[in-house]
Amino acid sequence: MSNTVVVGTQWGDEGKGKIVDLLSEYSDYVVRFQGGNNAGHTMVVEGKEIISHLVPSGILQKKKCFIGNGVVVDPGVLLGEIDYLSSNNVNVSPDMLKISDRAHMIMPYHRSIDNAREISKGDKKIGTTGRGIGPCYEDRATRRGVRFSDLLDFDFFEDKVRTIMDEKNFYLKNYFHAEPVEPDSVIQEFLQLKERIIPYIADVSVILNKGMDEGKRVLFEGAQGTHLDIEHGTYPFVTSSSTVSGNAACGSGVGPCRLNEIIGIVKAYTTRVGSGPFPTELFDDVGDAIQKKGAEFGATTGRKRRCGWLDMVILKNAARLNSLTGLVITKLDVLDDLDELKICTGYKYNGEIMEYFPSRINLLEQCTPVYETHPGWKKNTSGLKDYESFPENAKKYLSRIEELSGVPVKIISVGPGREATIIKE
Ligand code: 2SA
Ligand code: GDP
Ligand code: MG
Repeated sequence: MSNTVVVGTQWGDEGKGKIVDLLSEYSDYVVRFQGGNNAGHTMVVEGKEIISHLVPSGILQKKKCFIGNGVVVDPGVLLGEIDYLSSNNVNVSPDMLKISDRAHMIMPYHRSIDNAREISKGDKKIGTTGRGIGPCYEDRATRRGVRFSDLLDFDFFEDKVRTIMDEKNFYLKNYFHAEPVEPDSVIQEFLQLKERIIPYIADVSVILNKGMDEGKRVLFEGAQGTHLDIEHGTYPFVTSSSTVSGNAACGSGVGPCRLNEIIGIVKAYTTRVGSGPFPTELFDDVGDAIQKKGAEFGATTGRKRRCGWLDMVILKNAARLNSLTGLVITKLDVLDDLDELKICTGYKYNGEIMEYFPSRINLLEQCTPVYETHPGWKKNTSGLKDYESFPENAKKYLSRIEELSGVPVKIISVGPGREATIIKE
């Protein structure tokens, strides 16, 4: 395996954390390139569950981990996560983790604005994770962001933050009628945490490129999913970063020719957390059964995830947008008990079948999915160790995914644990 990117193909929570943990064994470095602590990546090793939000999922395999320039980082949350991992005997010392000096910091006022804005939207809210992600990316784009490198000159940092906060507090008070954030407390908070954070700050782009020149293999860990991408997703019901594979390069400071394999993680059905269109969503007992068996709750907020059938329109879209070279199908075991399964092969709109994923969400909301029905396999797959012993109907389901997407299935996951994984090719 050379340099590999792992991305979610749906609306996130496809099981990227589990697969990145697994693939880390064959990598030297593991890098996050977008998103922030809105992500929740679950790894289960020897029965023990670890959820990471910022630290790349390669940390359990003792690989050098990096937080790239494209990630937005809440420094307090990061330190909390380092403590949580350390208390679970995971080494997250500055030898093991580096944060890009160019990454932006999520500030307390970003969280306040995120939450105030959601409240003001009422039932039209996006359903954000409330972690301040959008407002932080917003400030990055309008050149008012605070970067890790700013912490290296605290007088400069203080001056900058106080100036920005005048405007933020004006907005919070007068537009949202929300509590302003006390500038002195923000300065104090950062004065305290900077001592612990500074040893982690580095020029990640330089380290990664030098490592690759020496033959080190890098694994790029995507967060959220293709259809939450700020440009290609179900806008405006998306996150605020680019979640597609192309951003692995930009968000970590390497050139695109360095990326060799692009692996798309596909949950064997579909889930979504937060608001927004979801054509194959189920509102019946089958949906409830999948939600329960799949334990579909947000790994960051604990929110119940919406569940539905596998949607090949979105998977084909993901194949195109990411240049997928291989698929990993996760949570196949969750479908073990179903009598029959449906796969959405197209959307019907105004009597016509749409070939491409539409950009207009009001149009998407009016689409009806076109389904083909497959018989279930009604056998427990969770203990299986090789592809040959899979039930025939499960094999057919997987082949159909390959056929419709045009991308080969390389790995199948049949349980949350590292061991519940079958390498197909
Ligand atoms: P935000 O907070 O601004 O990024 O929210 C914008 C939309 O992006 C969705 N989003 C996610 N969707 C799935 N999983 C995510 N991570 C957590 C998990 C989610 C959780 O691992 O389960 O715990 O709720 C994630 N992060 C952002 C979000 O729901 C909004 O629709
Ligand atoms: P991520 O955001 O893509 O890393 O995914 P999450 O960790 O948010 O959600 C995936 C959930 O499914 C976690 O609870 C995993 O432990 C679990 N999981 C991953 N793969 C499998 C699988 O093959 N079978 C089952 N039953 N659970 C899985
Ligand atoms: Mg998740």
